[in-house]
Amino acid sequence: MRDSRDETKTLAVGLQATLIAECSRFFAAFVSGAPTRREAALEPPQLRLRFALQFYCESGRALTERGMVERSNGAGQTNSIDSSRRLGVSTIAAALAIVFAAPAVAQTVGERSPLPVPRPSQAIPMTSASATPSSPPRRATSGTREWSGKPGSSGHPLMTAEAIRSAAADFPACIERLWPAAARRGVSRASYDNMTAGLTPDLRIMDLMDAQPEFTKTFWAYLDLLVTDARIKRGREILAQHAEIFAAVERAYGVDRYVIAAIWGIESNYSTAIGERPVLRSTATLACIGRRQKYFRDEFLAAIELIHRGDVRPDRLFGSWAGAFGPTQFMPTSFKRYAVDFDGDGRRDVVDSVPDVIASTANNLKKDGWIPGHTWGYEVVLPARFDYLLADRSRNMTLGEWSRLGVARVAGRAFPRPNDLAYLLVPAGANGPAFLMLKNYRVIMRYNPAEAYALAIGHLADRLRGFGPIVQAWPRHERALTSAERYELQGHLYRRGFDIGGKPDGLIGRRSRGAIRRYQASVGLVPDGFPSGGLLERLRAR
Ligand SMILES: [Ca+2]
Repeated sequence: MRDSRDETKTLAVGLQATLIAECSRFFAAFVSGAPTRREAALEPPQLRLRFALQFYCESGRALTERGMVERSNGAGQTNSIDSSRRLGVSTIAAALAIVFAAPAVAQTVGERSPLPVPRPSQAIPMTSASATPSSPPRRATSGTREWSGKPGSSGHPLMTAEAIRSAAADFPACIERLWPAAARRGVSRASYDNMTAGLTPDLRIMDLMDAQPEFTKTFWAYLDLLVTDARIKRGREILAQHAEIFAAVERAYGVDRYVIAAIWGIESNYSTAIGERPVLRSTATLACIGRRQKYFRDEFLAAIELIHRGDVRPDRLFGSWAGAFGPTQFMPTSFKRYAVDFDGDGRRDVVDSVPDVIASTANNLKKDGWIPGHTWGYEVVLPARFDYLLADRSRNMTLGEWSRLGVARVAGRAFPRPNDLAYLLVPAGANGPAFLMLKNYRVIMRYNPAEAYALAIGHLADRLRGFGPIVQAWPRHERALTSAERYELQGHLYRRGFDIGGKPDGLIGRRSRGAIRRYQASVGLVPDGFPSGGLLERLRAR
């Protein structure tokens, strides 16, 4: 598809829609209370893409507005923000994303934590022994709701009702077309037939792929939701229960136990919300139907491979609609890349073996560049009359340089390593907390690309370690703007001649935030780029 100009254009439009939808989906996951998942590691090109995408979803309010996506990848064929690494479309995807996603940004979700609804009642107790399933297999249905029969809101040509019906009718043939690729991975015909016998598409996933919530949450609302006293308490219990395993994993991988426990807590609420859809069925559906087939072909084949190899029991392979499974929500391809057999039973069981779960998650962070012994970042206090234009993800300076600008840790202590590079995150504008983010924060972002989730992971890790809450208050009087209000805000800026990166689209991305900053500066406000209700009212009044 990438060879033809028209098709590329179509893809670009589809990608843009996807990015928007992905961001929204991410929020939807939040709204539903579901944890997200991280993404598989990205190569540098993907990383750039992700950062471009994240401009929108990540930073502060943007998060609020649009959503963060999970690690899913892009859309349709180009999309694979994350998968692109394997698909080799990173360059084109990155170019398209940077052009089209400037306003949007998202990282996409999907992969690790789509919209599974947490089911506390289905908690899966984990044992510290190796593979010892302690809970009954999950039911093999994928929810009670059927596909709405409606086209996806992304507007992607593969998401029309006709396209979905047509692809669904072709599903058995599609599965058969994937057989040669499975064979190349060493899967036997008998095994493939056995795994795919009776497989039917789960079309409800098409609705979930394009779900777009009207209302979103603020950054602090997500932190309130994800870092609770109960989650801190449970995390400490898990750390105590599996102390020896965590210690062994720290020695082997150099990755902090509190961060791993926090990922476990954020991604699946300590295994109580790992999703209820059979991974094979979900990935097969997505590999054959909808706008992300190319990306999910690889996920489906990786799932086939892992079942064929016997790493995880097929009757335990349940996950989110996008196929992320297990306590720390591995996608099949990230399983393939990072999973390790830490208990030595010959299987990489990231579902039922606690040692394998902990070590595989650590291995993922290690391969993504985790620096042993370092933290992820610091909450900081900014001086009066601070230049908020410095609060930009692309603006890395050493901690020493930040200190010289008057940026100080809330606790008043010095930065232990003044030469470490950090960027400044001010997620709720000048009236909220500020953070200096180090390399390990970017590593967490590779696991879960949504800034609010990544901060939740870092903060939960700190709480598990015994540190206190975030010191500075969030501007709780602020609320997330609705979709209509975001359009309106952009419209006011657009009509005043501020460059919002195109026409209003309801998505407050990097360009929109830049426009907000320029407007704020032009009227003597602090240029923090935060799209508050007060700002909207001011624009309305003039
Ligand atoms: Ca094992």
